[in-house]
Amino acid sequence: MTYLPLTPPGQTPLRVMTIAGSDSGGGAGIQADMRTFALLGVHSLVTVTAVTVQNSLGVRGFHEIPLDVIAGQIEAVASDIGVQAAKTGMLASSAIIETIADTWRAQGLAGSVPLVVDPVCASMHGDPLLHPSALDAMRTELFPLATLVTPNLDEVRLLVDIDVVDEQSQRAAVQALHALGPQWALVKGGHLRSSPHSPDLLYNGTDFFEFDGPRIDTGHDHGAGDTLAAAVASALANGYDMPDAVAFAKRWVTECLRAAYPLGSGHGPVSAMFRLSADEHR
Ligand code: PXL
Repeated sequence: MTYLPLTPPGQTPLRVMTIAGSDSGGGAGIQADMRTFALLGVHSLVTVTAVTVQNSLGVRGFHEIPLDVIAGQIEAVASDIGVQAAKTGMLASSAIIETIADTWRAQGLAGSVPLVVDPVCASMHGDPLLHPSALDAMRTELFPLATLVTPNLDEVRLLVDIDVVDEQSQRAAVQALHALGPQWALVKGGHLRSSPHSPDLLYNGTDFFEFDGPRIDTGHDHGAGDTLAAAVASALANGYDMPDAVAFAKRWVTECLRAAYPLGSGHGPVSAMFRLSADEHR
């Protein structure tokens, strides 16, 4: 596959921000985002929202970062380093969501910097990463600021109460998500277990775009959603239009799924590090 353009050594690369939680197991969250950013050649900016305590077997708990520290991280880097795109992941609470939305607007980033919102609600083990009372803030505060929202099918059910089981319900879901205010909505079909494919559907209020890819059935797909959203943000920072950015990110996450590895005694992570071995064997 072709990757994103690289910046020559010594020159400042494009900067992409992750606003997300830390995964002590290193598979998902900020750690997954930073791996994808680095291996796609963009500089990682980091706003930590929460620190999770987890391993391959599940999330034992998490600590939320104080709101002024969350706002401060965004302000500090936006006012100095500059940011060409961002993505959100685990946001934990409605207060954190409101803080991020307020800061995003106050810094003049709304409407000028692409923002990919991955509405993370739970870990793959079903452990909660977003308080149920925060769904409303996600819908009303953050979605209207989003360039793209990227829920999986469980998140679609929580956000718009639609059970995606086929093409028709996937269309209804992507339209309902778009009606909440983002410029684009993507419904990922990766959890449509009945399909041999992983069909994703993108919508901007006018046109539908379908992205098909092989279903990679690995027991190790921790961090797949984070990796997709991070790759979309990286492509948008590079000036890709949305359908091209999503097509690129889908190819990227498919390769990361092929390279996923076992870790601990539970679920292992997808791996952006395939890019290193691909280069070595070229
Ligand atoms: O993959 C979703 C996700 C995002 N962020 C953090 C996580 C997880 C899943 O476990 O732990 C911090």
